[in-house]
Amino acid sequence: MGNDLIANELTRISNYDVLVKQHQQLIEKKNEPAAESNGVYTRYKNPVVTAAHAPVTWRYDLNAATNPHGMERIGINAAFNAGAIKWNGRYIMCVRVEGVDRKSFFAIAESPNGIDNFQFWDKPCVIPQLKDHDTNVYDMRLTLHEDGWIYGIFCTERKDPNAPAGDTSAAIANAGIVRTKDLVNFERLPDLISNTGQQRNVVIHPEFVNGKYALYTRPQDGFIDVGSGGGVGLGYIDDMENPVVENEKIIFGKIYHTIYELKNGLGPAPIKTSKGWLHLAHGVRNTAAGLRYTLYMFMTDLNDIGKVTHTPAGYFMAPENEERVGDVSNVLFSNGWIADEDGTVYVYYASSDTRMHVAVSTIDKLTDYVINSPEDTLTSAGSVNTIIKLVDNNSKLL
Ligand code: M1P
Repeated sequence: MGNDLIANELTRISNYDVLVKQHQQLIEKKNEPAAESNGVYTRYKNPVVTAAHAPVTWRYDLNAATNPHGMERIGINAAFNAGAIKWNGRYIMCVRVEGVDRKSFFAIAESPNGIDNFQFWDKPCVIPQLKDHDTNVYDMRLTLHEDGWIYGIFCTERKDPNAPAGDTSAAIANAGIVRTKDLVNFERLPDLISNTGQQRNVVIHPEFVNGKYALYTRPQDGFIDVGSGGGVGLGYIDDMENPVVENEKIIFGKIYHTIYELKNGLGPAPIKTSKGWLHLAHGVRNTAAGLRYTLYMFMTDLNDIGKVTHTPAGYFMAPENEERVGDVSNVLFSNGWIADEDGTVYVYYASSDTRMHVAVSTIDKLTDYVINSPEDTLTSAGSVNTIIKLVDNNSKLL
């Protein structure tokens, strides 16, 4: 229902007009590229979706009889970790919206240009429940699969039934799976069945591989700690209605003294290029100030998606300025990007588990970055050698 209709049909709370005006101004705020760019991508100045983007009708009871003080009845805490696809010419994000009650849910926001004017659809997504209900759901990856469905794979979290009495925080994470043709009606498929412990950051590859569905996984021993598990895994499924993942192998593991020393996980589904599959992932290291999540990229072989062909050293993007602070500070996380027909790539990333941003690049630039940036030598002396090689080459040009 449009804002005008709501105004006409309901007895308005006193501050309704102000709320709607402020909300509309926020949504319509023009976004601009930031002044600095490293040549690989350009960040945009304003976050593209925040908690404040949640529609007024989700938060306020507009009936003066039941809400005489015009209070916000349902608070929204954050809007982050969104999956993304281009669909019917619109830039679509499936946002992880988190209420003040700590529950996350999914809601679709769409924009005409990918950089601003993101507006939530009227209602959040209704995800059908299995017999074993989800307690919390988050971080949906959207993939347009060549079988014709849009798949949404997300983390479903439930209380650990084996937790000792009194432990009210132990949880079990697994991959929940839905598919849809319209992003409104979701068909729930069984949760992923794997033999490698808990799962988060599971992503479906957009094409069949030898007639099978290919899934990137992230096996983990515990809910937070990946333990002896971890790494980006790859396995295969015959039938998504019976999603048993087989032959799961780690294709990108944790490595000592890197930005993915502690754990890592794939972001969105990879983008196909003439040189290979472009991947965006997050890497986690520990610091005295807690975990630090950054984004990194790598490429896999066009004909063998389990073979990593290029890995630039270090991170692709790390939290900067106000991105550093939020509910879980020092975190960048991405599970959505869109490659446009003209080669533009919109990287949607969340900062500090709080808000969504966009950085813009192109397939050409990202491919060049991934193929031609030096790899990690894994030692300080090696890093120095890499720099000296560049300086020597440059000195021939000066
Ligand atoms: O709080 C940072 C991130 O932590 C988790 O990521 P991972 O599974 O790699 O540890 C997720 O809960 C993610 O949603 C969150 O942004």
